[in-house]
Amino acid sequence: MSDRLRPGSLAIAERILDRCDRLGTVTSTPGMIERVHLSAEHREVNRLAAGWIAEAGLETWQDAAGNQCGRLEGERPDLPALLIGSHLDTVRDAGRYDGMLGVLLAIEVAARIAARDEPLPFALEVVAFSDEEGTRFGSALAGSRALAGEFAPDWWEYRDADGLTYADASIDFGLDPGRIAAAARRPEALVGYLEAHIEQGPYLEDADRALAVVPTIAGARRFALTMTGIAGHAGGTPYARRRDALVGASELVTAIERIGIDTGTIATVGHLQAYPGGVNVIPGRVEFSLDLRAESNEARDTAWAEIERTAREIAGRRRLAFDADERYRADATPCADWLQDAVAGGIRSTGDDDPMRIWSRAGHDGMAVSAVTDIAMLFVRCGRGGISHHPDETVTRRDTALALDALEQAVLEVAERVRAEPDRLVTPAPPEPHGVGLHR
Ligand code: HGY
Ligand code: MN
Ligand code: MN
Repeated sequence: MSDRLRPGSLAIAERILDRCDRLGTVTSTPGMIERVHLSAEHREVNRLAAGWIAEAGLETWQDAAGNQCGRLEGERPDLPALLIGSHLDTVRDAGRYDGMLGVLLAIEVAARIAARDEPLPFALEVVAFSDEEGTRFGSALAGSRALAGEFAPDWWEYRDADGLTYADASIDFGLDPGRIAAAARRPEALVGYLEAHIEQGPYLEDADRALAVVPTIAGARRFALTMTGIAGHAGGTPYARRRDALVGASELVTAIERIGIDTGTIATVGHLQAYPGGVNVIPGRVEFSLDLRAESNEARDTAWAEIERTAREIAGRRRLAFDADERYRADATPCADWLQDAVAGGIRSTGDDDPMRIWSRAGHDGMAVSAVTDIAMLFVRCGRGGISHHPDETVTRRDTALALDALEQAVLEVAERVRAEPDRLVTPAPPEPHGVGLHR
């Protein structure tokens, strides 16, 4: 299969990767990439993105949730919009492409569309979401949930590591929590949402393919788990009399891995803390996390039931107490067939006539946006075994160029479908109230 690129795509891909490098320098933590919601770094990358969006020929503004947006009108003013984009916030010690690549691809596609003679039968909007990761407050997908009108009010009281609430951080950032509803988009004002994103896994690299269609985004549940026993003297307490919370938690952690493998789900303990934490003290309490994901809600929930049953069996046998506090749940999100077809058409336009389909093990903003409009995703190969959430994250210039052409063609295929089926556009929506912020 010989891939084919549009003229100029490699040069634009170079610019995209240079801009990813530029964004990677905007960090709160020297020596690594860390950029959290409502921070000075968030403000700076929104400013950079606003400049690039304006350069592409779009109007740009920051919405009431802190997402940086851009709009290119269609063949008539105030038409419903096709959204394309991703997120600009990161995990701690992140790579340069998770989120950023998708935002910059969207800006370049919008620039190409703006330069075409024939306008689209809908508006085209670029969205650079913030707080996809939830790194600062634990409020994952907050920017996209706000766009979907599903911002969770209890997030306002969530606190960061310094004890600052989400609400106070919003005010410090220049947002008005009382106007969060202004970020919400109505279904009739939208056509759909397309997101290009690195795969964050090894399957494209293993198959030696550059791009894939995503049929569904994993369903996820996150828990704060606790095993409680009795702290005691590490020397004087015989094994038979111990109620060692750490040994119990350790037995559960290895059981979680076995259950994940056996059930075809993905279960990860990313954080574990033993208390009181003395080297000569038997741990009386262990707090640890569980991140559980699966291709379907049923598989996810069946795995959780087995994990919980096993935990209680271990706790009973070791005279411990087990507690689970669910912190996050997102249902598996199917991508719309018609938009998947458009993405597949985009991939075929690059010379891959049998596009791969890979369900996303990672979560994405599309999970939130799917509440108000149809979604689809384009996966881009990432190298080095698909490593991500790590500074070794990598993409090639050629794959970036292929993704650019595929995403542009996907937008054009959506336009063809809308022209063929005008009822996909409900009556032209009245102007949306744009959020406060960086109007250019
Ligand atoms: O956790 C995830 O799957 C995503 O990277 N936020
Ligand atoms: Mn991520
Ligand atoms: Mn991401």
